[in-house]
Amino acid sequence: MNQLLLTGFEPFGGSTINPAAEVVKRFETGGVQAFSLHTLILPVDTMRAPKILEAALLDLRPDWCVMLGEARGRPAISVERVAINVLDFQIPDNAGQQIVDEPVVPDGPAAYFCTLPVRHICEAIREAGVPAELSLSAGTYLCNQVIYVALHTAATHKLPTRCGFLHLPALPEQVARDPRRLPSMTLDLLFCGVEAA
Ligand code: PCA
Repeated sequence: MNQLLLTGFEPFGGSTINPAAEVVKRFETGGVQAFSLHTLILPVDTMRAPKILEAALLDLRPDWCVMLGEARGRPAISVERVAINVLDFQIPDNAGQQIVDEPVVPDGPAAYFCTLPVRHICEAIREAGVPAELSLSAGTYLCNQVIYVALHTAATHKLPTRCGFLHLPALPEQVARDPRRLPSMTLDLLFCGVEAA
């Protein structure tokens, strides 16, 4: 059976919940048809997250690595196309580190393309009735960092793993009182979209 590593992130930026972790928890109880599923909730910690992810990839050598994160303010599930070799944090990570203009991997390539079939995945999510879009930037925070690390690890260790990332809109309860009128998606809808992906 195909091995699938599915990752999410713990809450960050003052939130007490992260849609990515909630979706991963749902898969933990239900599994995914046709895949042997392994899950990880990564810390929003620029020092620890890459080490945990790299260790899991080297240990499992999965066929697929699908990573999830929250992108507050985005109205659709974003299928990321690239990861860039830049860390430039608008807010500190959960360990209090705020990195400005540093590489993810010194001397690493400027960018990696995600190795999932991103257009097919985007179509599959839409087919399930869930808004989805292709995205050219995962930002310069932890999500971009872990995509870069996963792709770099797969490339340098010649792993069979195809890696990619889905950015999820906020949950309704996260933005219910936000005066900026931010978009959101219910956990049911997010789960349905990720399952289709
Ligand atoms: N989203 C952040 C990091 C963790 C998460 O869920 C990001 O987009 O970088």
